[in-house]
Amino acid sequence: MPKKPDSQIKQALRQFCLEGTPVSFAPYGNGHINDTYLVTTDQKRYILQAINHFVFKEPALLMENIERVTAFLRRNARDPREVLTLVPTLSGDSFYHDPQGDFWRVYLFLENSICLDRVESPADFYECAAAFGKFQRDLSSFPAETLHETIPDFHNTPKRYRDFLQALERDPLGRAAAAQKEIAFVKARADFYPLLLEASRKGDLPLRVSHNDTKSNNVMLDAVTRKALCVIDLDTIMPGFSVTDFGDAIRFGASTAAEDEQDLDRVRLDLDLFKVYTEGFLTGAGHRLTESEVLLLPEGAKMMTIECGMRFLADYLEGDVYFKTAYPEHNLVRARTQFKLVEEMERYQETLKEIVRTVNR
Ligand code: ADP
Ligand code: GN1
Ligand code: MG
Repeated sequence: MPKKPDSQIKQALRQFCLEGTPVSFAPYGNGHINDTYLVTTDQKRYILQAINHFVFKEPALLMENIERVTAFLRRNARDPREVLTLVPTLSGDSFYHDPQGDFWRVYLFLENSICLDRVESPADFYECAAAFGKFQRDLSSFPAETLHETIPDFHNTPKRYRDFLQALERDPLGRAAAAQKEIAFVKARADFYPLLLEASRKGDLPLRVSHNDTKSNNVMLDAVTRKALCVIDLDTIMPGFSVTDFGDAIRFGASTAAEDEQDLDRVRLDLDLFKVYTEGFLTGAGHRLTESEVLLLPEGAKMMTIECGMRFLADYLEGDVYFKTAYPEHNLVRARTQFKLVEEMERYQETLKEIVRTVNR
């Protein structure tokens, strides 16, 4: 989304019950989706966000999900910094719909916390896993099916595959020629894509409240202790599966390189990090996951990695309309790292299963 004019940001800020008078605001963080600003008043700091309504078509329903889930989590929280706190508008709403058509919300800034675009140690990765595992545990009695699907079919991989095929068919910029190897990689695995939905139909994968964007930069850690504090970026909370939350975190965090590393020799699946995350996630979840669910964790990792890769590749073909990019091949580069990780997951398939079984014992 294009950066908002200062006047529009100021207008939005005037709608919220802030403590003190705003003295500054500036773009903040490295998210790919929303416009995030750090707002400082003479008394307090806040996070102001413009919700990306190209990605999230129904911001009001999205905010209803966030209100319900944060209220539910707050009942059992020991420290207020464990849960995101929405700041209401002057009329008591959780968001402001401005005359320009944008949707704004404000959270209390989580002070004395850090968030990592890439974890710096296995201990950090463990903490992220524990946070998302705990999120599963804390919400295990929440009626997942009552949540709105903020992005319909978000992790419906067969649907993502159909969308990818459509993008390929259209090939509006003639980019497919440059991505033949990657396209073949996605097509060769078509039989795999329905696996989780079939497991769910058979009763092997319970419906859960899933976060759906479990990268390390969506967990705040305490700046002093570096212990997990709070799960953020709740826009994609939906009815879903625990194994895709696990999987997306592995995809992003158990890689030895960045999501957009250009040298594929540097992109490997770190098996020790896979184990660390499994330990953190299952411990955080208080061993509430079912046996069949746990055994599907490695499949969840592979599914999220290939799905994300095909999303990057489809966006490359479409002309970079969804993910923010810094250069023309950025999405293709990202797709390649994902496919390299998928190869690694296939090579170590048995090892990954063994790790999960051992940790779950
Ligand atoms: P996106 O969907 O674009 O990733 P996020 O909600 O994850 O947006 O916010 C982007 C970044 O802003 C986060 O990675 C984090 O650094 C920071 N952030 C978001 N909410 C808070 C908060 N309540 N307190 C402190 N930092 C926050
Ligand atoms: C997006 O919002 P952000 O940057 O945390 C995307 C995820 C992808 C991720 C890839 C709503 O996440 O699904 O896995 O980029 N979020 C949405 O980096 O599409
Ligand atoms: Mg984020």
